[in-house]
Amino acid sequence: MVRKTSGKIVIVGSPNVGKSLLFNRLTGSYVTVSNYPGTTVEVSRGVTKIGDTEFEVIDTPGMYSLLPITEEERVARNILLKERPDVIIHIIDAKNLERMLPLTLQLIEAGLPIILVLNIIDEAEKIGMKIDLHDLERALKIPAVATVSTTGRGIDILKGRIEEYVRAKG
Ligand SMILES: Nc1nc2c(ncn2[C@@H]2O[C@H](COP(=O)(O)OP(=O)(O)OP(=O)(O)O)[C@@H](O)[C@H]2O)c(=O)[nH]1
Ligand SMILES: [Mg+2]
Repeated sequence: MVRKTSGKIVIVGSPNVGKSLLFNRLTGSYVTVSNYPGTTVEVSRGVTKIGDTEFEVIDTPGMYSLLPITEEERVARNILLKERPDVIIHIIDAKNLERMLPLTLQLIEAGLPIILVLNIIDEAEKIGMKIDLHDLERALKIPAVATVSTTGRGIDILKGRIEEYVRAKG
């Protein structure tokens, strides 16, 4: 079944940070999995409704950098640059914030529409990390949201930020 969507959200991030769990939290049924054209890399596409807007959501293979080395990274980069998403969710492991921010900066420098998601915030808190989201937002000049994809914590806040972001872009 073809469903009409009026926006597109792409989820990117390093391997094993919770991209697919976040994808599953946002989308429900209507998920399709297919090989990215010309490759053996699988890409999942689903649909989510935020406010009055239906978005196509795309889960990408893990990437460390916008300069691709692996086929997976090349696919993730192509999706970012060719599919013209309205919102790109850069999801990171909050425990490894400093190691993960360089890709955020690359994405911002490339002029892409980024919302930063600090996932696995439960484990970050457990080891005593305190992350000031407002400071981070001010420094990076992009929205930042903390989530726990395994439980769903923060997902409604993320949806609200996506709605605001798209509305502000007009
Ligand atoms: N504690 C905790 N674990 C999480 C959270 N999000 C994801 N995980 C765990 O992290 C692992 C990876 O989750 P995935 O959703 O498969 O991550 P991914 O980014 O899609 O991984 P790749 O597709 O292999 O790059 C799983 O074991 C999850 O249970 C979270 O918020 N908190
Ligand atoms: Mg995955």
